[in-house]
Amino acid sequence: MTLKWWQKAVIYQIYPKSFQDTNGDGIGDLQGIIQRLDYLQTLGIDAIWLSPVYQSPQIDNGYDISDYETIDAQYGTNHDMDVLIKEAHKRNIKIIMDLVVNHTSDQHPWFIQAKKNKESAYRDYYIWRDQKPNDLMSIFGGSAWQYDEESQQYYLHLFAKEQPDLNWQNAKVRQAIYDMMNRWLDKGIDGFRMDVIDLIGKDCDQAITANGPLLHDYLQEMYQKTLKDRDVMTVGETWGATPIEAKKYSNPKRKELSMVFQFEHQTLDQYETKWQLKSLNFVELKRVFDKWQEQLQTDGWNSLFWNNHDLPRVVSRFGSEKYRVKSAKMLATMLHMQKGTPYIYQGEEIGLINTPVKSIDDIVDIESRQYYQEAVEQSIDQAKIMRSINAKGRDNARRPMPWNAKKNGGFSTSTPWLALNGNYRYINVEQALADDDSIFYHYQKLIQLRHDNEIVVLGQFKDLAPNHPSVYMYTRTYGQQKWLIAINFTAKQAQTHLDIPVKEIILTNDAQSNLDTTQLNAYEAVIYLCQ
Ligand code: TEU
Ligand code: CA
Repeated sequence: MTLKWWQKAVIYQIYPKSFQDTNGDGIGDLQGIIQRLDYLQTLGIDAIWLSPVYQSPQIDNGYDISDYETIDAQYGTNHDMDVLIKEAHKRNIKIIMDLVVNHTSDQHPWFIQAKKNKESAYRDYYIWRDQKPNDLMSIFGGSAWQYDEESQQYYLHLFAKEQPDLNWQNAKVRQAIYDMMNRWLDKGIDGFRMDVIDLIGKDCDQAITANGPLLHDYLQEMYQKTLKDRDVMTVGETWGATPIEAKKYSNPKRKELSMVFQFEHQTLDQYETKWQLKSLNFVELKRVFDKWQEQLQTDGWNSLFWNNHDLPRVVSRFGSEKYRVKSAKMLATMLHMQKGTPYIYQGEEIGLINTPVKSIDDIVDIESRQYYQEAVEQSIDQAKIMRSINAKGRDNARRPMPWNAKKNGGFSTSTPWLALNGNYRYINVEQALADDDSIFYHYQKLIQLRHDNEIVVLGQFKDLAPNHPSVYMYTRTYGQQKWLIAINFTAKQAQTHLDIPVKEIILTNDAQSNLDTTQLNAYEAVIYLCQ
């Protein structure tokens, strides 16, 4: 079986605004990414997923695009983008761009035309109705239908009102998107991460948004018009995907996408919405991981991630800030030894943690701010609102990258657009690179293990103790070889009751690890070669 490059790859997500500023305006830029390519090469990653760098009014940090083919001036120029592609390729690093085509910015010329003139050919690029057909809600809060005084019609926006939804039922819209994708692919990029792609097949009159009736037809058409005959990868963001849905997207026979991000494990510490905090049930977490490992064993492909620009830092969320280094390595081991393509979100490789704030005035994210408004209107207790925002808000992931202990963590020479976590003086890249035992080098080793061992890429997965309350013990088997991954998810010593014959430790996060698999120390994570 010949593998695709992305089946063996580890991908690193960059949030450009917060990665590295080079011109002193407090905002990360493309030149900053170019400067840090050597760092990423040292880590060993195969590809960068770049969050949006296209021209945008930045209502939703670039997920509101006003020109798909021009780099936003705050990030640099189209020439800088060409240089980034070239310099990355020189280092064997591929570039995956974000594709945000469920909606545009309200400042996109298509929408400006559409809004101005009901007769314009662009009117039907968006979704207009005389009456609100239903109570569809925007994901950021409030009604998804926005009234336009001038034309006395409503338009649909599943996110902010400045992010009107495109009308995918219009063949001209689809063709314009495919043409734009082809122009980027022709420039040499290596694929796309597709923002909320599960929404494009919507039937908004029936209030169907995700997994709409036309979704897979569109993706197959997109494949034929853009991806076919190119050695690129695509990953769809699909919040509600089940394994059956995920196979529809990622079964190569169907010619749609390479893989999807599914978020089932990301919703286990909440009730109905992400703001309604619930404590994590570890057995349930394993059940979800196991389900995806087992059901995507064939005819589809998994992606593996703890973090992205929308999610809180995983050490704070599922690990322990007190045992920061050890728990970060444990979480990394648990994820990277599974089958699928792992994603690392910037700063995860040095174990960044959340940054709680006291007041809503210190929060910039549109989603958190809209939630705050609504929660206040519902008379939810202030302290409780801030607890939710501090635990789940998107600013946590978006704080600038701490490169060293100097002013602003070496991110910028002037005040950053969003403050760094104050701990940058001791949690930063320079410190991590200087310490042989750092989280950084643990990630480096995990990536190397995947590159060097087909068992990590292809090995059959089996959970040996699905009901154990604190331990995850799973094996990967490939031909004659078997690896055991033994994880203690908690701060307490654990008995496993599983005496597995092992002959060698491949990697551990604990100097005390030994060949006895019946006991694990706090947050211990060991990869064993079995006899
Ligand atoms: O996210 C989709 C999405 O549904 C998120 O808004 C999610 O519900 C929330 O942030 C969970 O924390 C994508 C992008 O990743 C996000 O940054 C954008 O804001 C959104 O689409 C709109 O483009
Ligand atoms: Ca800058």
